[in-house]
Amino acid sequence: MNIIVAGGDGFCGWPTALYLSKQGHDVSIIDNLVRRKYDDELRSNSITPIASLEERVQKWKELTGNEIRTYEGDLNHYDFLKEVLKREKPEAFVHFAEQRSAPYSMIDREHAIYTQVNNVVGTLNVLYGIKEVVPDCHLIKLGTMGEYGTPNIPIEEGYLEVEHKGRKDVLPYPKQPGSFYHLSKVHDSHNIMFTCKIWGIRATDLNQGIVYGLDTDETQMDPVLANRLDYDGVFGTALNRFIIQSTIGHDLTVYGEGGQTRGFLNIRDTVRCIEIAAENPADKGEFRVFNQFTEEFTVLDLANKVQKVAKEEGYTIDVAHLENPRVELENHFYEAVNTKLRDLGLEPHLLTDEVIREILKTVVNHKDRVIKENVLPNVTWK
Ligand code: NAD
Ligand code: USQ
Repeated sequence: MNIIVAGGDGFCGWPTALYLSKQGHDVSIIDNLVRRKYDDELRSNSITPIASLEERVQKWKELTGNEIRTYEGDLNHYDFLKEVLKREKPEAFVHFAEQRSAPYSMIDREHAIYTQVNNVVGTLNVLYGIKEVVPDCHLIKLGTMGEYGTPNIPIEEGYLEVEHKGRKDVLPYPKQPGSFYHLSKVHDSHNIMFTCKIWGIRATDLNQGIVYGLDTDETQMDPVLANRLDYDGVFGTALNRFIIQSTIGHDLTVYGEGGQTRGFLNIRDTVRCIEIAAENPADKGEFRVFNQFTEEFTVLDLANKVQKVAKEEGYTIDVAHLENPRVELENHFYEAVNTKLRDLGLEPHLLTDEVIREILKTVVNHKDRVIKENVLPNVTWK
């Protein structure tokens, strides 16, 4: 299958591009490398040293003989995007290429606007590009579990059966996102659903939970193929952040009570979920929604798990309850359905002590790269 991976230089996109190439797909990457520029802006870095995109794909070719073509450019530049679509004629377009940090989107007005324009306009261009150049192409779009927020009823996969005043319908599940970034994903979902209806686009919206880990079999083949791993208060995510904090003797930064519950998955499952979606395309005109996570945890559960494994490895650290920089419920009901990907063959890698230990052992090799001033959160929602 000819597959474009947009955002293929990023944390989820790079291992996905390698994995799909390994499975024999003809893969190309679109990326404007802006994620590397946010590091410059925030004076931050990936804890793992990462090679340039050119070096990465060159090494991959050397090791496997497989070519991954790269197109450096912005989805917001429609002429560029259209040209790539004409050249590649993709059967699937995997879309990771967005500004994905909630705190980054809440820094100030400029960052909120940048996030929503980058994400919403980029996705609109992809929808127009598919319509005009490759109308049969299957859009596999990364959404987020955070689109739903934390309602006091179970979260379904995209749609909810509602009975109201004696009538029934199946409606899009209500969205209550918690940041301008998460809102951008809701706006994307609406635009995609609308174009499925009016133009017959085939699309899968993958409402992904928080991804942890960094390695896949492919990224482990050579240090040049290493994946990025974020730890700072803006781009670092729970669990990955806690594991890295434990290796530098930093208290684990639980925000508030820590009862915030979220869906999580291993990066190894992210790449497999994309493959499953690609191999089982949505029908023409179908807007299909999968909840892409494997387990639910509270933030405090995760901190306790990391604290235990870190102690066994000789790192004794405390769990701190910081004043929450976000506006969110810290104790709430949470129960989300995630059966569709499993029904299509996903076999989850669950979060065991061994998995935490393995990530910890990888990051400890690079702990001297951590810029300590970047660990505490410095963006507030108010
Ligand atoms: P990332 O920032 O590491 O990667 C995104 C990539 O897209 C970067 O390489 C960036 O340079 C590129 N990009 C951004 N805007 C672009 C544009 N306009 N044109 C071309 N390239 C552009 O993020 P990630 O963690 O790999 O996340 C990938 C996707 O998955 C995002 O859409 C994110 O919202 C979603 N997601 C991520 C997580 C997670 O825990 N990391 C969880 C759920 C959903
Ligand atoms: N949190 C802490 N301490 C920390 C970091 C986070 O307590 O040091 C808490 C946050 O307050 C929040 C939860 O952990 O309640 C998750 O925060 P996060 O930073 O790990 O994840 P989030 O901001 O939700 O965003 C990440 C990705 C985003 C993706 C989302 C999936 O950056 O791209 O969309 O996870 S989800 O959470 O399902 O929406």
